[in-house]
Amino acid sequence: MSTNHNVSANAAKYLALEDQYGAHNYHPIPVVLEKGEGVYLYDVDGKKYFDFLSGYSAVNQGHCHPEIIKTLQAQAAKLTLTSRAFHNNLLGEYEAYITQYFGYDKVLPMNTGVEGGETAIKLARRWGYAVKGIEENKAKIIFAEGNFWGRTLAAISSSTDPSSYKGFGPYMPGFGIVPYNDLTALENELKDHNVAAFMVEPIQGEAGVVLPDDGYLKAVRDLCTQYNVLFIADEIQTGLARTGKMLACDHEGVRPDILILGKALSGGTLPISAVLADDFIMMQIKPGEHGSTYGGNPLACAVAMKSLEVLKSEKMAENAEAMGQLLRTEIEKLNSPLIKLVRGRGLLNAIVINHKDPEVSWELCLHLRDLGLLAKPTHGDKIRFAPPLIINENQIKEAVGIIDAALKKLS
Ligand code: PXG
Repeated sequence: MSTNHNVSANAAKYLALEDQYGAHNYHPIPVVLEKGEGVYLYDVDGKKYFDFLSGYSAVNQGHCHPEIIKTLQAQAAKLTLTSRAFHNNLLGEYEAYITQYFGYDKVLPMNTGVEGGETAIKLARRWGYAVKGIEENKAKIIFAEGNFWGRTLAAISSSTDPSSYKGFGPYMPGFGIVPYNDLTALENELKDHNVAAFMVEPIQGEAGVVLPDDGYLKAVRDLCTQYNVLFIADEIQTGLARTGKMLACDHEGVRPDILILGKALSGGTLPISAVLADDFIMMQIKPGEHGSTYGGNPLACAVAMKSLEVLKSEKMAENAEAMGQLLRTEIEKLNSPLIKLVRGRGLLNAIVINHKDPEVSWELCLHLRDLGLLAKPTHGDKIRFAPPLIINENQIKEAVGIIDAALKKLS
């Protein structure tokens, strides 16, 4: 990777601190941010950037959305945490709000996305034993090749990316893998009575915005129903208006048995995740069998309700759909020999760089940074373009101008 950071002496101080005192478990673009507002980020020298990552889709509502921050501040001054040892006045209200919003009987509130995934898998295993009649300790969960759902031992045990799992074994048993977008392989696995669930991202985010064929999710739904297997949709990155609908599953009108949400559930302010399911699944979990100190805390409940409310009141799904189309069209119009293709849905997009050397994508992101747009490569040759969903037409055009200029610096 490039060592040419090209940052100010001021910014370099922050890089040096992280380098010395922090674990080296990330390789960030060298830029040090101190302020965010809407679609923009500002660095420690006051330079302004378009944010084309949105905290990996946590900041769908835009940075420091005024209403979310107002709610956060008001609730923080009143009550933040009770633990689930006691009731609080917002948990029930939030549970009613989010279950009605997405049309499920019940919700189980957690914090990070990966905890949401863990929770979904525990629910599916429990359902497998208690309802489907799988023999104890034999339950299997199937995942798609290229999946990404976090960094816990269970999450890396289902990963097919060596940089996630290598050197961290032994791995969680009871997991199977099928190629993404391959219905025949999936059906073969689902025939096994021990399979409790298939967990899948409707669009694979971290894999580089990989879209399945039209009809895939519908067919997944039908196969799961046919073989009495739960369909778990990991909508942590694709959900909450990012792809132009409230859920990516809505594009095919399918309803998963277990829905996992995270990231933008707080508009980028707190780790809030949620697992939604109907009673026949959720009621298999009894008191003391699952939970988390922070899950369902009143601060999170207030913030999540407001974060969901503004998605609808500001029509962010509709805007994501329109601006996503514009973004892809404008990028295609650049006709750059460096762009192999641009793909995505709504405002979850990626370009694939027409170059095998990952250094090229990295250099492009450094040029983008210098010109005022922040993005980061994934898997060497892909760069995600996923701005906050409040971006407007002029901003898209300005951003594409920056992308054009950065591409020209490389060719
Ligand atoms: N599911 C999906 C689809 C995700 O993209 C998670 C689950 C896990 O969420 P948490 O909140 O536990 O990180 C994700 C996370 C990173 C990183 O640097 C995370 C994601 C994508 C790219 C980078 O941790 N998505």
